[in-house]
Amino acid sequence: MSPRKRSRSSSISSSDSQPRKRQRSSSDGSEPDKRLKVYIVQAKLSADEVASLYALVDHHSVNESLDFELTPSPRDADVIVTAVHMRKRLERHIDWALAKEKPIVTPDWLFNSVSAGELLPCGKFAALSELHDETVHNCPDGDDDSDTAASSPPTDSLLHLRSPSQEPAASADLDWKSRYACCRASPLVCVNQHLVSRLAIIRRSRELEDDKISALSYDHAIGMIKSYPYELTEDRLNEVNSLPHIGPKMISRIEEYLDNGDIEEAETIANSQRYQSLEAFTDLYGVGATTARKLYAAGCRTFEDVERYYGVSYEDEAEEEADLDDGLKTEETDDLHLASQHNDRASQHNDRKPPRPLRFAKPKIPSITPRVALDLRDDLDQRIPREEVQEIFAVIVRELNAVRPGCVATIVGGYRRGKSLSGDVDIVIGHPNLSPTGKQVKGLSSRLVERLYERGLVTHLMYLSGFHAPDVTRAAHWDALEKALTVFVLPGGVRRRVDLIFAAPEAYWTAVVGWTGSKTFERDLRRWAAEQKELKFDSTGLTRRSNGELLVPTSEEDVFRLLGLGWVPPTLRNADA
Ligand code: 8GT
Ligand code: MN
Repeated sequence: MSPRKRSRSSSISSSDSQPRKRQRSSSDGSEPDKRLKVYIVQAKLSADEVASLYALVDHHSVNESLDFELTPSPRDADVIVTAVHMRKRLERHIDWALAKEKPIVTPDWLFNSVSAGELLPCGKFAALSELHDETVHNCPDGDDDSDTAASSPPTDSLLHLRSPSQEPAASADLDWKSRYACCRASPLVCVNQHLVSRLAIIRRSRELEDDKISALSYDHAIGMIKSYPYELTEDRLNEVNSLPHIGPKMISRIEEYLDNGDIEEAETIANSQRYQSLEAFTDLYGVGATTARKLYAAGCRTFEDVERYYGVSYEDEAEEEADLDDGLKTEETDDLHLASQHNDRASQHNDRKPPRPLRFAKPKIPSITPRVALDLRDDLDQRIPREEVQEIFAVIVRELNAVRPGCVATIVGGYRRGKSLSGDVDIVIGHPNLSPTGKQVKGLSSRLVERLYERGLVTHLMYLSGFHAPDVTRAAHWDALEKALTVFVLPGGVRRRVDLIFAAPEAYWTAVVGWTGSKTFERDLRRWAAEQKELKFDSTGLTRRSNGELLVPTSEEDVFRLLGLGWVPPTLRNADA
């Protein structure tokens, strides 16, 4: 990188509207003149996008070679980031003469540079086409001619990330009458959300009581109501009655709700000791419905009872781990993944002991046991605000690029669907050169987790690999995904559950789709693929059922295209309550 005329860093005054960068003393070894000053034009960006860009800038000192700071003044900026594409609009924020002296790039430049662990050439990210040449010329990547050369990511890479602001709009084909959630638009909060929340109590109770069939029909019905675009009234009952998945029983529930503003059974369940206890116990990480029912049967009603219960057998840690018998979130989800077609296998699977956590010879990272879960309860009970999800992500991306430059990562799960508070953080991680066979994916995951542990950022770990359906045609692909379930903590922060999913490029986009959720949306994707397209979809890949041929998507939209589906933005995949 050529030394550029970047001015020394000056701190941002407290009256500035942009957040301050954490002060770093020059004695910590960082060279202040390597800092790249970034000015973010807020126009056309949502508050979330602004916050995530700030978090990205504020946390990046990747490989000690990438170091950003925010500047409140475009004049001082080494690079200007904007979602504005028109001269007139930009001129409201930046003087045109000044704009010509700066690289003016889209947020993607920042996302991709951070992901790549280096400053990428700006040309491809020029925000205004008429300033393309100036942007290339002024680009801080250090080599004005390198726009097509070595430092850009390989053009055939499957891993071109895009900022959320660049996401296309929902397909016009979405149809709220479809029997598949993946063909419908399901917003986070729908017009009939209160009704949904009452049905969700009954659904949850069925799940806790192991009434899988009833739970599934509630899932389907809730999904239909989530996408139903009108407020439900008596006049609409006929229409709703004709929808798939809404049977006579569900209609009588809805009628009761319309008459009384509530559903009596939901009320009774919600007030029952049993429901409250089972709900609370399954909130404990590692405790699923089966364990919760066992605890209840053993007389436990409160967490104190559970603490006492586990306290007794605490001496034998091995036994304790075996006690985590059904509740791993991922195990349950895998069951769900199979539920629609393989009920028998799923229930057998449910009774099986989970794989023993793999442990490193050194350092030995503590695993997650019921005892640990109880100790962490106060922390893990707390939901995670979006800003913190972004912060955690930024720290992980920083460490990731120290372990292996050029990695890319996407936050998935409820965060990506727009939830303001998340139960955990789910992140899909990839690298353009990871081989889907061999131990490369595993290697990356253990190196990252080890580093996070050494830095005190991860305190507990459970590895789960081999979460593939036992399908011989997929043998070549078995190593393409790996997941590390961790307890993560920012310095001085609350401990959080963070799931890291590592994917080879071939599996990256199916992993992103598979882990974005929601659960019913995912289940219907698999159903759609199998029933309508003779395809098998899951987060490890997309294959033809007839011959096992693997279809490799090059983007998230490509996954939908290969499945013959219209595009559903993540925020419209909220098919669950
Ligand atoms: P929350 O974390 O705020 O509670 O909400 P969430 O992010 O929607 O739920 P989650 O339980 O964290 O799961 C995120 C998504 O990942 C789910 O929609 C689910 O489809 C998917 N998922 C798992 N576990 C597994 C798994 O083992 N394999 C695959 N392929 N997908 C999984 O939760
Ligand atoms: Mn999640």
